Amino acid sequence: MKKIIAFALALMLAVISCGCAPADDANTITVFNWEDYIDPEVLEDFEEETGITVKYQRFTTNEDMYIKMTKSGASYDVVFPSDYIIERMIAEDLLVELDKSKLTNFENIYDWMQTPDYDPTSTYSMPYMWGTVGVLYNIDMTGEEITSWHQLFDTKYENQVCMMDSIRDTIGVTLKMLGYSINTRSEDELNAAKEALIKQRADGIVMAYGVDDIKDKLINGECAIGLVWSGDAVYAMGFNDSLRYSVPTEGSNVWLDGMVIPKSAKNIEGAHTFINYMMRPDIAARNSEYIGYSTPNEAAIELIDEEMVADSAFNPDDEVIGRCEWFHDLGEMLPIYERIWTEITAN
Ligand code: N2P
Repeated sequence: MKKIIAFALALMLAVISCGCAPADDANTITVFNWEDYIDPEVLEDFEEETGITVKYQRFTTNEDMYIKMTKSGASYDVVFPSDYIIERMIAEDLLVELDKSKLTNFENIYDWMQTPDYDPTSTYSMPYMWGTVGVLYNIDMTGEEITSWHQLFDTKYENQVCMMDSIRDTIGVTLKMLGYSINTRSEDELNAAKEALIKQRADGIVMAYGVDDIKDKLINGECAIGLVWSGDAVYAMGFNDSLRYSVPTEGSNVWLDGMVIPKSAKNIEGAHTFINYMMRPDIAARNSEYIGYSTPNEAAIELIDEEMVADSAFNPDDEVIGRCEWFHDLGEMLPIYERIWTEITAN
């Protein structure tokens, strides 16, 4: 009798611990996206409409995402890298060729974003959001417009400037200030950028290096000037009337973030369903309005609040885009950038 009870108990325990239902990869996807980069209700609606459960994880920078994707052993079904990282992932053969027959909403994407340099036939990536890198500033605190990168290095803004803890963005805009390309392969030019950034810190101008928290510091009036991505500026300006955004005259970076499926994905079918859902005009419009970033989805634009679309931070004109460069994969130059970045951020 005791044996029977013990057996029954063991059976019950086994049933409870496996939850009766074996993990069903076909009904789950793991999505790896940037912080603050989706309307959370869109995720709920996706789950409800498709019956697919989303395990949602976030990263702060491309470099952070790339390391987790390639080194942690974790498997992701959909990932949201920027242009230059997609370029690298394609070169390293890390991505699945997309099945276009399942991506019917791709036709909603602007023509010019259907053929980006880094993936000219959109074989591996679908566009998600795009924008610029620029300066968000509090006009009441600065008392002047910020239109040049040099102003972020001016001692009159001691302890007032937030820089980005993001290797390409911070080094990139400093290179632009000095008149160089954001993709430079010249060590002399890189050293000049390094010296400028080290001096900016030594002079006490940098209040903090941050990423997603920079917009909050600007909203709360904790700092006067921040290096930000355009969508974070649009978001922040919605909370504080004293905030302005500019893309400095020396030029900057224009970027496009995509959605890709890594070869290590477990649910390629579900990943396609998710990517196609993100490109549905109503969904793209909701995400864009919620996060403040510009959608590459032409059909979504007419669904977005007119005031937002009219904002030059959201919708930069050709002249602004014309003075911006795209980032490219650095290839064998990357270790040199990384060494310089360590020297800048070490102390
Ligand atoms: C938002 C992330 C924006 C990505 N937190 C810029 N490429």
